[in-house]
Amino acid sequence: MNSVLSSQKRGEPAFHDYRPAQARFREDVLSGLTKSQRRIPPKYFYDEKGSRLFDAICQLPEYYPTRTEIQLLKHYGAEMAEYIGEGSVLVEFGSGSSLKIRVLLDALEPAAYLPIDISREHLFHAAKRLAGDYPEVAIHAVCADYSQPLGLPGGFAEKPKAGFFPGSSIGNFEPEEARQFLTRIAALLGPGSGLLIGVDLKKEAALLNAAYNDNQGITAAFNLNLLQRINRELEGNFDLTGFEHHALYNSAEGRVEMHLVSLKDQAVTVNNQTFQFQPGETLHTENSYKYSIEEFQQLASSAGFQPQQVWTDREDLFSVHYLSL
Ligand code: AVI
Repeated sequence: MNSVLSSQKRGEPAFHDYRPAQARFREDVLSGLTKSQRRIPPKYFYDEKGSRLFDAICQLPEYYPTRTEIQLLKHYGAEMAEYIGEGSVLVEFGSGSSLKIRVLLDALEPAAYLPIDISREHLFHAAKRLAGDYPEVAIHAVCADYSQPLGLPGGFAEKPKAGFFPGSSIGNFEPEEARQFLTRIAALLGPGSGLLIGVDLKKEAALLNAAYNDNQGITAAFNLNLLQRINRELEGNFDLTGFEHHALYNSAEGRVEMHLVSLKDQAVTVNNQTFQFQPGETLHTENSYKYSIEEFQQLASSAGFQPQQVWTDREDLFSVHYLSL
């Protein structure tokens, strides 16, 4: 793998750029727009603006997962740190703004912290801020697409490792993809390692629907930003007023679905290809699967992990699992 490393000083992160392919965005959008149910993978939400909008979602009163998971990390951080063990290399998949890791870093001294994220600028600034605040921790930021096969930068192979995958991002994979992803993580971390993972729980539809249809319209802006990104980066001409955000819990599938609904008969051009949208036709942009504790433990076991501990809040909104290898 091609990694570009900048030098590291105390209080400064090292930066390993695996250059996640831009070409895939074009391919994935064009092939997704051609399907009978049009779809675009949710990982493309996270350009610079999308990452900022996602941070804003995490602050919304309706979006309970972030604050509930942070409460769990704060409340049970010392116990979690015991499972992880001092001197481990912490590897975070999809680190975003690296906010949650701060709670763990307050409870634990890792040998190093490796945040992995596809959003280069966002990762760079988050790693810089974190390195300033935790100068004693060696930070190696890795710009990569964690949903693809991946290797860690050199020097970490022999150290005990703990993965950190908060936020229920596992729910954005199809269950079979989630199993494959966990299997890849197991191979990457290696025997004797562990994984601390946040998983959103199944619950009544009204709470889920509110979480993905906030009153301020931030989730709608996050969803629509995908079209803006296509316009900007792939010579698209989506009319942003011609599509509307739609999110609904599909209880049969156990997932919240997000779509962009076409409000009229319209032609859209992307990369010199034209796509015709009927009124009411949707572009499916995200699934967010919700699991019971048992369902998730079964999934993790099928990928080679052993469930060790699970922490939940009083209302059973969210769970954090520690799995070992
Ligand atoms: C990142 N991921 C776990 C979020 C979720 O809840 O599925 C993304 C999100 N989509 C809409 N709101 C938040």
